[in-house]
Amino acid sequence: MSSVSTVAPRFAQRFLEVADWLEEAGASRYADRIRSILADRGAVTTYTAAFCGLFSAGKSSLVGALACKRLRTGANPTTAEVEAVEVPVDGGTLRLLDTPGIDSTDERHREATMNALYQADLVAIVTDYQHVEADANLELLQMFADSDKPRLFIVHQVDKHLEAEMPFEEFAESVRELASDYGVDVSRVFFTAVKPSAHSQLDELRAFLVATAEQALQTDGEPMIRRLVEVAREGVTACYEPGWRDRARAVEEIMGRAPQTLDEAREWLWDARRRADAAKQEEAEQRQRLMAHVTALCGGWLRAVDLAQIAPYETAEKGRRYIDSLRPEFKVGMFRSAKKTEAERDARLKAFVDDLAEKVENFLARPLAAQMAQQIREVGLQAAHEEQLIERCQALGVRVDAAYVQACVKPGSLVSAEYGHQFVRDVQDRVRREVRAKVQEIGEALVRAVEERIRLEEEERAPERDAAERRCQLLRSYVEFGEQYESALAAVTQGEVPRSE
Ligand SMILES: Nc1nc2c(ncn2[C@@H]2O[C@H](COP(=O)(O)OP(=O)(O)OP(=O)(O)O)[C@@H](O)[C@H]2O)c(=O)[nH]1
Ligand SMILES: [Mg+2]
Repeated sequence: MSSVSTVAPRFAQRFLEVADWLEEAGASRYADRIRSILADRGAVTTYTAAFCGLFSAGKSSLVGALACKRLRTGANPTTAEVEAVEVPVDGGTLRLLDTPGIDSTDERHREATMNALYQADLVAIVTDYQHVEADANLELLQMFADSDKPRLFIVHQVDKHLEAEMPFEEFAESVRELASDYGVDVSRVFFTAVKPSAHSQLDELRAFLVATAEQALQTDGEPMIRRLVEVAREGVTACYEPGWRDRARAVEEIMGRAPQTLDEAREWLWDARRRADAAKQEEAEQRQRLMAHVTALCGGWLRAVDLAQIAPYETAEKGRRYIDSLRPEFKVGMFRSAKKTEAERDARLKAFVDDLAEKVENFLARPLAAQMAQQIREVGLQAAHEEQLIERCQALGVRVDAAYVQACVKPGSLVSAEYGHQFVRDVQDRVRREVRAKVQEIGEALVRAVEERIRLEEEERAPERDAAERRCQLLRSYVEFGEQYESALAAVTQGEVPRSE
């Protein structure tokens, strides 16, 4: 016997923690399977082949014949529990597991058989000569098709073959074809009988099993580790599969189909995130652009107020003449009569007021109101808001009359010869200040109206935005869960407990 390394058992012990994790995750069946592999003291030096099939296929007779022992056999369902017989081989033991027929009506038999199959290094599917294509046999063939567990397909009781009905080779060929349809290599198809038969390969089967066991046992406990890994992965799958399917369905509902790979889901998520972000950014930019535009409009209007020519030279001159007429030394007429002087003052006031009023109307109020109305229309607001604002533009002017102008006179300054210029500037400043205030108010109202418009538009787009967010959320959940699933599989393959997220 070759010596057995101590590395494998130590590595195998790690699966105790994996079993605890599976237990906690609700997959206690797999936890139990791991524990029972580990509880088996001889596991490292044992290679296990499980024989399964319909009842009365001849499993017990076959296993007995292979091990040169007698097992209980019979025409009715006979084997009720998994039974092991051991054959010493180079490097350890070949353990043959005889299992209850899988068509047994007792659910516990079936469970025992399934556990044996999961824990075995090799599964031998045994069928009797007459039931090769029974559904249950095909199901068994299918069961481990995706795993790398070696499978044998054994047609037993071939002593029942009648050469007169069909040449044996023809029959054998059809069996091999069936097996290879299920991915079983033709070198792993055997024909056996415990009764004398020229077609029986009982000795070849025994030799194959012994050789396979010996080879596996040379590999440092690898068969047991492989069994542990396999059971642990099955357990992880059992834990994650339902949640995984739910998430796939949720994604399918919004995307039309489920992603084929995790990478595809990652791409979908990336794309959905990019679109959602782009839409959000576009919205923010649009908002910014609109607000900047409105600010620029208001700035332009205020500049127009400042620059409007409301007191050109001749108008200003009239203002100065009016101021001159207010000075105490001002007298007119041959007799410098108070009446005439007064009349001249009134005339000069009227000349200035009329001219200024006309200039304010023609060079400031009217053109600015028209420009503002036009630009407000171009912004595109709700009709009611637009109308209100335009009405306010139309009332932009100030009523320039005698009292308005007189209120600007500072009597104490009349002594200064230069006061006329200052007075005209003061009147203009008053007009500009008052128009500016109105423009500013309209500008503020415009900002509010634009904000309202943006709010409404964003509200309209809300369902679209929510749908995009939901898409991202479902895809993220799918991807994250898939990554956890993948990393849990990878962890148990290394004998490590999956990290809990
Ligand atoms: N002709 C023939 N009969 C066999 C052969 N092997 C077994 N039998 C008979 O087939 C019947 C069933 O055999 P078992 O070995 O008990 O079958 P099993 O698959 O273990 O059945 P269960 O334990 O009930 O699932 C018995 O009557 C056996 O004598 C064989 O190679 N040729
Ligand atoms: Mg039996």
